[in-house]
Amino acid sequence: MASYISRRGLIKTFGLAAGALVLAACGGSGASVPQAAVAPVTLELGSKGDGLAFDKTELSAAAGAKITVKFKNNASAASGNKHNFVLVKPADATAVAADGIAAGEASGYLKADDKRVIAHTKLLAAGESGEVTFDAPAAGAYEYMCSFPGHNVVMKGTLIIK
Ligand SMILES: [Cu+2]
Repeated sequence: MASYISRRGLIKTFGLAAGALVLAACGGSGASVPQAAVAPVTLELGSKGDGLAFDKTELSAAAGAKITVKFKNNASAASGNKHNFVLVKPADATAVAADGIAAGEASGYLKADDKRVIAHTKLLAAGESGEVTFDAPAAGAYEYMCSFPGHNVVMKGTLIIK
């Protein structure tokens, strides 16, 4: 009887392992590409000169990609405009910006450890560059914006994850 239970246990364990292998194989050939197969991507972005705008209003990347956003604040020293790159779900943008204003400049106009923020650079002075690397979120349309007070209303764009 004991050996019968032992054999059943062995067979069951083997069955689970085989099932896991089948699942992994399905993931490789299905619509959702496994993360290791997606090439990392670097997206270059700047402010539009001294304007309160990004020089690109749409960026795209593949789901599962490791994304690096390189953001250059192209504002002149005379304008002194400060900017950041903040990636959020469109529905969170207004609230994230409002909480950022409350947090103040010392916090880069972002609430500390704001879980709604998918990725962000630090607040960049005129002429300064910054970058951030993050895993692409699920497929969909996301908003990138500058959370400097008042900028988010006009300084924004869409990141499409395909
Ligand atoms: Cu700005």
